[in-house]
Amino acid sequence: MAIKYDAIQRGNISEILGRLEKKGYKIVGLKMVTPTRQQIEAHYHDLKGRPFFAGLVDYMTGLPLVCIVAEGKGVISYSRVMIGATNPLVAPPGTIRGDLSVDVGRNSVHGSDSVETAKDEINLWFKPEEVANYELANAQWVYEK
Ligand code: DAT
Ligand code: MG
Repeated sequence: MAIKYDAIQRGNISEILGRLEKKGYKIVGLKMVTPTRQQIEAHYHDLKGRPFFAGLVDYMTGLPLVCIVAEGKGVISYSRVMIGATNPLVAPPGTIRGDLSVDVGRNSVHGSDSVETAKDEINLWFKPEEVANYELANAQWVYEK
């Protein structure tokens, strides 16, 4: 997941990280980066050709982004549920976008949409040594086994 600049400006870094933590997901990678145009184009390569692509790349280039790697059962599919629809006005209350955003171009977060894209995005934004390997002390109270 990544916290976009609009959510950073609105003071929602802790809110968004807190939702992942409270759910029971483990944060194993976390950093603020200021992406180049090339990095944003690579990140959104599947959207090249869409009418909003240029505006999206312009918006995100050169503005800080909080990049997150989270681990846990179902994290990729369920984090998308936690995020809500791309258009925040369609995302239900209780979701990140439903609660924190109004406009599609200021929708607070990015979320990987499959195992494959998550792997690609982690490789794009993190070096291997920037992803931590540790156990949460409360894991037995999150998972039955
Ligand atoms: P998501 O971020 O929900 O995975 P996406 O991958 O289709 O959605 O698009 C990436 C981002 O591009 C999205 O978070 C905001 C922007 N975007 C998508 N559709 C848009 C549209 N119709 N108009 C403006 N921006 C859009
Ligand atoms: Mg997407």
